[in-house]
Amino acid sequence: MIDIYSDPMGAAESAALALKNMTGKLAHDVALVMGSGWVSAAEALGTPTHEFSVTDLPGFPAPTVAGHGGLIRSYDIAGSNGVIRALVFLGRTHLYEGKGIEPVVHGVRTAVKTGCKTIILTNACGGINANFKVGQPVIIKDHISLTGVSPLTGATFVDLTDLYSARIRKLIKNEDSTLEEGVYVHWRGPTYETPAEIRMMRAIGADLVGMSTVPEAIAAHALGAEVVGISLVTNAAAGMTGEKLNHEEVMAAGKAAADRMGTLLSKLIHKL
Ligand code: 8IG
Repeated sequence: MIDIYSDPMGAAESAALALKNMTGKLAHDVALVMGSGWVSAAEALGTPTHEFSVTDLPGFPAPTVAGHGGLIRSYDIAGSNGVIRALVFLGRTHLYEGKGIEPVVHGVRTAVKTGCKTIILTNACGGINANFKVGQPVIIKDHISLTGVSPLTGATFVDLTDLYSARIRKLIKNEDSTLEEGVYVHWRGPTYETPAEIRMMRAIGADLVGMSTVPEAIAAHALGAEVVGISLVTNAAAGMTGEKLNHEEVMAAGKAAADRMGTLLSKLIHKL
């Protein structure tokens, strides 16, 4: 079997080329990755010009998680300075699927290779900060990686001081001043945390915890894209309420917040 990830950038370039051929668009401007519960928020972007399965492009494994669609859509969104070409990933690959780190970041690399200067990463997460309520969107201001896995290799030392673009975070807050910011912890999963692990995370400065976003943010930033992350709190983290955690409440919270999230994303795309 040929390992297409033996040359990850070449794999992303191949997928970007396939995307150009399939959409007839020489480039896209912005990419959005829609996490669990965010798929219906994509409705706010209008009608896509194209939609296909991720598996129609080289390098994307078939999706395995309920609520992670495994679809790619291309949109032409009317903006004041012309058409904004948006690429939307409905679903993503996670580290806990056990396919390694390369497929996790293949989508954002493909997006950057097809011209995207901005990558908008969304996710559903657990709330560690007791002020954050279920159904509340939180802008990611920084992260802590507890997986020990980087999408980068080699002696290229990448600065992450402004990984989550301060410029775009300000744009979002101008749009909705009630939005809060938080520090997101990346946890491999597929187990949720123990209550003791949540207490540890709180002690080291975490507000949110989830199983995505961080590798994609790093990979996109390393390629020069501007990155923004928005988490939807869909459950209180383990041990905070006495309730057990389940995937169904995540999907329900996502559906309930979809309109607000969709409007937010749509406005943001116009302001970039
Ligand atoms: I949604 O409580 C969602 N994803 N690690 N912990 C972790 N990931 C999550 C959680 C959570 N909720």
